[in-house]
Amino acid sequence: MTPLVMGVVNVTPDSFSDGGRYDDPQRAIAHGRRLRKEGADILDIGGESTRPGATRPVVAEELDRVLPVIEALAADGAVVSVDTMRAEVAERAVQVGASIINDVSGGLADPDILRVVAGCEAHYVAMPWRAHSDHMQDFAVYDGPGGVVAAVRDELAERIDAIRAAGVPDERVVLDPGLGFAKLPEHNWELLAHLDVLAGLGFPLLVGASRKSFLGRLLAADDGSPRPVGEREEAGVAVAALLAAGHANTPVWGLRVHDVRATRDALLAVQAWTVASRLVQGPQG
Ligand code: PMM
Repeated sequence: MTPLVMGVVNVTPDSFSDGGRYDDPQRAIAHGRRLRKEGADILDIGGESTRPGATRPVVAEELDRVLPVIEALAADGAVVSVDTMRAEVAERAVQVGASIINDVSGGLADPDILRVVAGCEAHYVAMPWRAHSDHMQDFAVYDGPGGVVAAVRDELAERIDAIRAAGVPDERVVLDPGLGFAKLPEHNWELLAHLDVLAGLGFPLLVGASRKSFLGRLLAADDGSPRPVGEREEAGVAVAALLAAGHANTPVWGLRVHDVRATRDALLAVQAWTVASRLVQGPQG
């Protein structure tokens, strides 16, 4: 199963990966169209930066950023996801064409968002969440039994209970390990290596590794300074390819990426290799 490619459109002045590049709606729409041409299956539109240390926009500002972009891209026929933690933004986004609500707080930042999800037909991406971005890294501590993997599994299981209690059917739910959110670099690698444990919860998985700071650390210069955000593409694509090739011992439903063309190319290579392996095995059984 080839994962779906979710292309990121951050309509923000300050996202760590592309902050300020697409912060006016027209530029964001053009970017979304480009990502779609490059092969994105889903466009994820966000108006709030969640980079470590970021401060939150007010609701009106978030709405002004995302609604025109969602409306235009959905009108093109794109499958649109809204990256928001706010019930009001989710509700308005669905009204103008979003069919996925991507909530990095899994319903914790604004519990009313689960009522919105229950009351519409959108899919819901839920992540484990410990705190808003301005202080989430203070919570990057996983010293219980089973470490980060068990903690993330248990936090996701709690989110599932809340999602079910709100009346959202399981078929509409996707889980995300939340790479980079209240995580140190080693936590992200451990989660990637043990995604099968999270898959054991019985839901499709979305993974967002693209351009994240753990890749910047991996590629750090000799003086320890992290590789700049725009120069992490190959490492992100390698992670995407390994996931698509089954290196995490579980299929992955989707990959949330900035570099759509390169990811799509890698997925095609993985797919061709997988098909060829089956052909060779075929006649001998
Ligand atoms: N990462 C970011 C924002 N939204 N949503 C999901 N589901 N998964 C992620 O990993 C995720 C997300 C932050 O990164 P960005 O600045 O690249 O958007």
